[in-house]
Amino acid sequence: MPGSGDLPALDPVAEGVAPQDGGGAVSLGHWGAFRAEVRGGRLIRATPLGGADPDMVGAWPELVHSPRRIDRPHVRRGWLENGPGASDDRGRDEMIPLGWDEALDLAAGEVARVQDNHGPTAILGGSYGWSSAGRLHHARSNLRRFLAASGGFTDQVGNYSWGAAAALLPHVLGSVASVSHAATSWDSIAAHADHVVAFGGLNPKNWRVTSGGAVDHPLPDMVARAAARGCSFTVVSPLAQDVPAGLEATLIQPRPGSDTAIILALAHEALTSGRADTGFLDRYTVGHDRLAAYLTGQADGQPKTLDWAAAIADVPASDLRALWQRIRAGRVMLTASWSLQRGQHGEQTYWALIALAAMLGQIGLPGGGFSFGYGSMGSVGANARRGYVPAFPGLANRGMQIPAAAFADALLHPGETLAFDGRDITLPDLRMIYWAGGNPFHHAQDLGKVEAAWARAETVIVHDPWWTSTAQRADIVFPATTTAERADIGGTSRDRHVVYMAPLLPPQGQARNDRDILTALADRLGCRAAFDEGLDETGWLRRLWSQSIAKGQAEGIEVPDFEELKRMGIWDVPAPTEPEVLLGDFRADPMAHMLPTPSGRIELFSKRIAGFAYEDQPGHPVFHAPDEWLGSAESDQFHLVTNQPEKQLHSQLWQTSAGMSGGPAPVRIHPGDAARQGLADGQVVRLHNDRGECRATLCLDAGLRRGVLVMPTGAWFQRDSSRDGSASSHKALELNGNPNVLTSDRRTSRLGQACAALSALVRIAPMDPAPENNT
Ligand SMILES: Nc1nc2c(c(=O)[nH]1)N[C@H]1C(S)=C(S)[C@@H](COP(=O)(O)OP(=O)(O)OC[C@H]3O[C@@H](n4cnc5c(=O)[nH]c(N)nc54)[C@H](O)[C@@H]3O)O[C@H]1N2
Ligand SMILES: Nc1nc2c(c(=O)[nH]1)N[C@H]1C(S)=C(S)[C@@H](COP(=O)(O)OP(=O)(O)OC[C@H]3O[C@@H](n4cnc5c(=O)[nH]c(N)nc54)[C@H](O)[C@@H]3O)O[C@H]1N2
Ligand SMILES: [Mo]
Repeated sequence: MPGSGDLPALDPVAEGVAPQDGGGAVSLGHWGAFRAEVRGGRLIRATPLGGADPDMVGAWPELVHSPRRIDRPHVRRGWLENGPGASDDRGRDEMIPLGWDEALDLAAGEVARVQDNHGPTAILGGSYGWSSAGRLHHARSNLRRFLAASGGFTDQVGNYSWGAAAALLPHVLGSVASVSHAATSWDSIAAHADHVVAFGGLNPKNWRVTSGGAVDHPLPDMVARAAARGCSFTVVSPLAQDVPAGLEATLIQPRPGSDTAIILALAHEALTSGRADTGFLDRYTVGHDRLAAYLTGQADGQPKTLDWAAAIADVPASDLRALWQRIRAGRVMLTASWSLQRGQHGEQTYWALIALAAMLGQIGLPGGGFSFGYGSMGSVGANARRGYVPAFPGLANRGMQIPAAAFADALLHPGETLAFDGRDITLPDLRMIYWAGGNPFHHAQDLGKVEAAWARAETVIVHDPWWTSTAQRADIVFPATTTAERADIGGTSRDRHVVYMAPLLPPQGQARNDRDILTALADRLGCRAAFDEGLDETGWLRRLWSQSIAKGQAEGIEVPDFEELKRMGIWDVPAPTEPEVLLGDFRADPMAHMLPTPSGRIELFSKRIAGFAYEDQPGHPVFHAPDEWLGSAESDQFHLVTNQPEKQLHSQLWQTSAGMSGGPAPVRIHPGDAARQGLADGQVVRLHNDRGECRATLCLDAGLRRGVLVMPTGAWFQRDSSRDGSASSHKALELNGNPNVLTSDRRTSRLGQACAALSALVRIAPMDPAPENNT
């Protein structure tokens, strides 16, 4: 099992990136920027720029020229012969190649039929997924624009990454500090913090990826700098690998799902030891008295002591007392990975951490307070001037929105009510699924349920460059180009660069750009002017870039014109003069920078949330045990943690040498647990529970907490076809190691209705007899 990457030596890194030197056009993926070498009509090499991972970037030629590319439009035989209708045959039926015009006519006819006959909410077109980097050709954004222009659709709100936080934080912090890139910069931590506590850890594998695509990958260096200045670290995670190699950190390994109890107990300790900063609490927060009544046990008879938390987390109470001693003095930065809100009651972990930071009174001070996600995504906490990567405009949608993770419920239970963040949503009557730029058979939980939901649709249309598990389950498939086959502008507000993404190759096979496919459909449906506004690719890129030029004029920043950007390849946006400090303005002047919450302050008690009258939401942070966790497990059950893959972006890159397609995906287990189960390193095993079963390759890891299994997401979903065709095929063994056949589709709570994949119990057994490996 490859390691996650060491901390770098402490020489200044910040290599200047000069794409114009040495030739080769530049492009960008979510996993970093690269220079391309094209010979004889083939991309033969992609060289990483600015610290991107060489294996991931180096796999671009394999992606572009993959035998798994979709070469032309295809239509499912059963759909072609019988017309639209619910079907269990998706993914099994033959896919028949069709000419572009014929396929486009069929797709346009279906969009018109469904919108005309069933109204503006009958197409599920939220199309959640990362798509590719680049603003203009972002597949999901284009699809939503097209479906809005053509008559409306059911959109998905929120996401799988940050769903619970996205619902909670606006109530607690207001909108400004609630976005997933808001964080105190690492420059500030490196200069000021005495101690960092990272719940969920700081796993460098996650820093390889930034949504939108970053050129810099500064975090390993930043952590090393803070440590070199004398900042100490505590990592709270079941997995020792979540500590960057080379960092000396104190490791606490709790039961998954118990962090909220630890955090609340630290807050209780602050309160009862007299350490709580009452001046801060009075001036900047509301409701700390309500929280105090819960912490002390006045409200429910249970004081939230360190001993209470130690029993829940199953860690020595002395470890928590030592942690309290480390954070009671000095400048302390508290952080939690995004994974911690991707479990049942995930909202509470974030709220509790904010409350603890409020007690310590350092919110808004350099290097102190809290920020989420340093361990989750590249460039969280990078020093970047935001807003110079232009935004692709959407259009008003006459349809409706459902929470992103609730799409299977919508397909299965039309007309039912879903409680979400204080509202009641009536689930729409969906007739059609249209997906471009996402892979729900990768990202959704309880894939057996998703298969059943998918079968309810009358028509499914998918665009993808590759025959993914989702593309295989479509009625109409359009082959999309990859990033390498088109011009674009890319980057992310977390990073200090904008990239002109040069077209490296002509479209492969008969592939077309997503927006060209949608333009052709819009043409047929009479809404082309609304969709493309008469602009071609270059026209759009110029228009997008003019936003950045105008912003620069307003802010006194010199922005290159479009031709100049093309020539440069990568533009370095001038860095802000001061490192960012989350809520620094609010601390400096809480009246002038009032938070957009009902009270204008940080809400440790939220009347609004209490007013939703959800029985698990008393209105302040609270610990609830998940339904599935080690606290309720039988002796042979394990807690399955599904984390992000090391050298893939979700399901992307799986099919390349960087990815996991060489065998069933790895599952980490403690050697003691493996021995108890009679299992050996490298052995192919079967993970199973009531929801399903999948294969995995056993990987011994002495750094893992006993009773926990860690398995990355990202394997392409594939049922064992030898057991297929039966009524119970939605339960048939999954071969490639996709853990979402095991995870539960129960949501974080009614507040967030977000993905709660990380609360799942499973059993493990030897794989006997071994089925054919038909990856
Ligand atoms: N169990 C479990 N499940 C999880 C998670 C977890 O922690 N545990 N994490 C969740 C999270 S945080 C996320 S963000 C999701 C990610 O889930 P997704 O975003 O759905 O995963 P990707 O594999 O990135 O899917 C992107 C798809 O877009 C396609 N694509 C790439 N470029 C283009 C293009 O130019 N045009 C078109 N049309 N398609 C393109 C790719 O081939 C791929 O099929 O997974 C979630 N699922
Ligand atoms: N290489 C790579 N990097 C990525 C991605 C990728 O696909 N590949 N995806 C990107 C995306 S979309 C997102 S949203 C982010 C996600 O960022 P995260 O959600 O933070 O990432 P994960 O790897 O899912 O989880 C981080 C760690 O949390 C720990 N953990 C899990 N459950 C618990 C718990 O209950 N308590 C504690 N204390 N720790 C726990 C696990 O050991 C895990 O290694 O990653 C991004 N970065
Ligand atoms: Mo994500």
